[in-house]
Amino acid sequence: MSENNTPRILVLNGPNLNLLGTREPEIYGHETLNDVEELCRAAAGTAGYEVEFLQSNHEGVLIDAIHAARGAVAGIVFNPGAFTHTSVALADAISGVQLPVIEVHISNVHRREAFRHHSYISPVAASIIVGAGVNGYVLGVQQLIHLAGK
Ligand code: CA2
Repeated sequence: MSENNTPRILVLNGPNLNLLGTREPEIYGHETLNDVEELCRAAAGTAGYEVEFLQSNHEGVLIDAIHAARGAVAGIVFNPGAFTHTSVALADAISGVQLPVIEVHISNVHRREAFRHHSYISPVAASIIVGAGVNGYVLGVQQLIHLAGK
């Protein structure tokens, strides 16, 4: 809960997602990360939730954000970027805070290179959304709010 008692969710983005909309539009589309933030705020606002939005290229910053989310938000919508395929530390952080995490990937990682098929995050995620473009974040916000209502 925030100070004003409005329930909050954290939307967290990993490395290189700050470049969204500037390159590789055939894979990631034309929307920028600012567009994603607006979409998430609108989707959350409809259900009376506020959004905390953070992107970092640094694994430790993402871990600190997950730790800080404990007790502060209802859950996390998380696109871990390439750390998805490498980071035991992020998976451990998620296990440690016991918050529902919705893993989001803009692209369909299963149609891409084999190294993108494995996720360290999926076993500790409540739900997984892949290949829905940036609408995946909206679906993630909606799913998190759905889970929080139970
Ligand atoms: O599909 C996704 O959302 C990914 O998490 C994106 C990661 C990739 O490593 C994962 O396998 C799948 C890459 C994010 C990089 O984003 C860029 C966006 C525009 C231009 C360059 C990079």
